[in-house]
Amino acid sequence: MTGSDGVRCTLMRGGTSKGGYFLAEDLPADPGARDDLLLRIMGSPDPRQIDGLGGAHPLTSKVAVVSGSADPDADVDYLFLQVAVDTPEVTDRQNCGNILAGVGPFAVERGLVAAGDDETSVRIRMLNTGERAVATFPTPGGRVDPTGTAGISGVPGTAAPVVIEFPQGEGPLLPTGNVRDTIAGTEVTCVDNGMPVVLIPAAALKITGYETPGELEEDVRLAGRLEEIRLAAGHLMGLGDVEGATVPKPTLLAPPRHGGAVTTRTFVPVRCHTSIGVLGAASVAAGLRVPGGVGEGIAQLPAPGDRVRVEHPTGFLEVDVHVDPGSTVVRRTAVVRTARKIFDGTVFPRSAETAPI
Ligand code: NQM
Repeated sequence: MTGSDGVRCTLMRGGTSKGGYFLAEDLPADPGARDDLLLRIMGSPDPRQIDGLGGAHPLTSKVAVVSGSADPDADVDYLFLQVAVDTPEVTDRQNCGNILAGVGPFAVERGLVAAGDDETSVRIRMLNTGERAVATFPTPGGRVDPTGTAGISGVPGTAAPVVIEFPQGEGPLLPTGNVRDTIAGTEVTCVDNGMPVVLIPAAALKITGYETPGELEEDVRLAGRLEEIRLAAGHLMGLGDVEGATVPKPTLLAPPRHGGAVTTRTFVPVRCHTSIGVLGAASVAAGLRVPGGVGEGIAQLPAPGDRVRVEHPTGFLEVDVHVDPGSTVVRRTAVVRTARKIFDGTVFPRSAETAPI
């Protein structure tokens, strides 16, 4: 493909992330060729992504690849790809629940799923993890209507709600088999309710947990400690060598300050999240519900059955998580997000012949 060949693309905000949504049939089937093309579309590697669609932050350098599903229990397949900003890397090693919020509306608009008269539910198989989600959103008159009254922290204004439900996952909630592990001298809880996360009391790393993402990103000592813990946690969680990988996500915990259950600062994993990932929050909420984790004594949990409000740098994310009492079995997880189509058209990748500067 040359620089003059365009590719059909829909740019969408999904939750607090933004990315390019593609039909799988519009991208090369070969993963190497696909990733090379996506790097040139997003403008990577370049810290400013000046020559592509990317927004110079991991949260705005994302891609959804969507197709009809061959699985009778799913309507569509969704593959999430994280396109690195300043390195020439594309990874499918993590899922993304924010970009997931746009998959249902995209599937309707691109003709993969027929819209219902009032609302539409799309059954999504998430290829990164093999897990499932059902997204339900309004389709008045059989059309996607992104306008509505649902607000989510980190996004100005309101929009139509996209309710996302995750059935019981198949993998273990505590991938190390322990409710607490001591890693590099720090007690942590490793948890995976859709996203591998390492829960770390902020105080154990000698910070308050209320710092801004910018302040935390400037803390070189903290970055070193987090990476040391993350690399060791990767092995313990069965993820193997996670050097250069985007999982697991270290999440710092501190007591809530705004009526929620806990304050969080999540690293993705180098930049500090300006809010929190959807599945990351699902993992935090489930991890807090398991007795004996490092969140005990920090979090203020609501009654069983009530939503867990996870505070983050720009507000909160509420997670409806049902963990069987006294166990590590998560029966169901649900969140409300919003999503919006920003443009639909033809994107022109940087030419393959142009070497990145
Ligand atoms: O955890 C960022 C995001 C995410 C992932 C990240 C996400 C999730 O906010 O489900 O949404 O953790 O890299 O988009």
